[in-house]
Amino acid sequence: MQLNKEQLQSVNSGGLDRHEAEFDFLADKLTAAGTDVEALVGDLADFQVAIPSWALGAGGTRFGRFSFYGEPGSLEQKIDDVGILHALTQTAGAVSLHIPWDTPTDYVAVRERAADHGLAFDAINSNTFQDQQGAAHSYKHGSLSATDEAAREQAIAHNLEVIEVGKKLGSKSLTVWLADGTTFPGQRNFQRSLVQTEDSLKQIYAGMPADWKLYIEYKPYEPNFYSTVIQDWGTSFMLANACGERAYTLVDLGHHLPNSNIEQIVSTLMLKGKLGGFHFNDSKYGDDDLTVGSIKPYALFLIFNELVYGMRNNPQNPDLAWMIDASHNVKDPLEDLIQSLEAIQEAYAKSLLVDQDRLSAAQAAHDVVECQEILQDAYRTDVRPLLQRARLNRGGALHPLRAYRKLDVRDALVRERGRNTVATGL
Ligand code: PSV
Ligand code: MN
Ligand code: MN
Repeated sequence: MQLNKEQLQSVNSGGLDRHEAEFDFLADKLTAAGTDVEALVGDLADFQVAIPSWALGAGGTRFGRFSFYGEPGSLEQKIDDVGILHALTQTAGAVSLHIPWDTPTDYVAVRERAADHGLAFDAINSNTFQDQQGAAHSYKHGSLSATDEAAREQAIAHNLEVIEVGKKLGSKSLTVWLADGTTFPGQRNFQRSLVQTEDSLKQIYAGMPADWKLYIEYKPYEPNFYSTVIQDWGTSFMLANACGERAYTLVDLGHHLPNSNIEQIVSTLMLKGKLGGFHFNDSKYGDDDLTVGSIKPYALFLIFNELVYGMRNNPQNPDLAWMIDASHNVKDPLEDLIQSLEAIQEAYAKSLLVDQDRLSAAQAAHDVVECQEILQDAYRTDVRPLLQRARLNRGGALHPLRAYRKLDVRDALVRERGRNTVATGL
């Protein structure tokens, strides 16, 4: 299924006058305050976020899985779903695949299908946290950190195969997230696990093409509850440094202990030129993988404020790989992703409004009240007309969620695919 321009134009038409009025009102105010509104809308239109293939099904928990019906049952259908998101939002211009769940059978057809939707292939993900069918060795006691040499070799080989898949699709980076760790004190030797992991990652890094990047994700706990080998940004940063110039830390918002100052982590990594990518989601307790902006929108804004500062002031840091990493089972996954994309764009737009010169002057004068006013003035601005204009300029929907419902997209997908399809993924 594919949405066309005429469908979008017809759902947009009723709201254009109101949008015009709201946009002009806001643009006038921002221009008076010194903002280059056209440039800002251009920045928003250029900002693209990759959609993970595993977020397109109604994910499960260890207690069960409830399908949302019409889920994509194949890689081709997953690409179609991202195409729908991109047509509506004009912000989801890439897809991130997970191997072996998404291994293509016909590479040419898959590439053509993605190109047809205007999609690129972003970072590709390996999976050594599950045993694969017919695999000779189990990851029950670790993968890249395994003491069992054969299991470790198998995990390294899998990552090298994933790179080969990515090369055929046009990906330029590999993301590694490891479940390796322990559930009970004394279960394994910390130092040996870390040494093995570093050695494995170096071998994977050596197998990457010269124009590829390696992103190393960290997470404090789950599925192991006593220790995780790559538990925090410091460990990831250390491993990235050990691998080489094109290895970076990847920050997933849900992979922190409660109250961690993620904006400070982001800032430190960008200063050191080692922030590679970002997984957006939201959480109340841990790796909840909830809709972006649904729980702590102000924290998201503060993080974006540091990202924007880093993008302007840290040329030593590469362009970032942006991705959503959410997965839960109560919402229509496409509606959920539309909400996440909107929240990301909103936080980005607000952080672009922060007057960095005034902020640094207030910081120099130790005017703490003024510092807070500057941040919160930007945060409290309703930037939605700017997002709408950026989407309209690219041919997207004025209100993506409303358009999705008005066009009965889920019903059309169920008619096309059937009710009881199940997407592979987490
Ligand atoms: C597991 O925590 C996880 O959510 C990581 O964030 C990865 O990015 C994702 O799964 C896919 O491997
Ligand atoms: Mn993640
Ligand atoms: Mn996660």
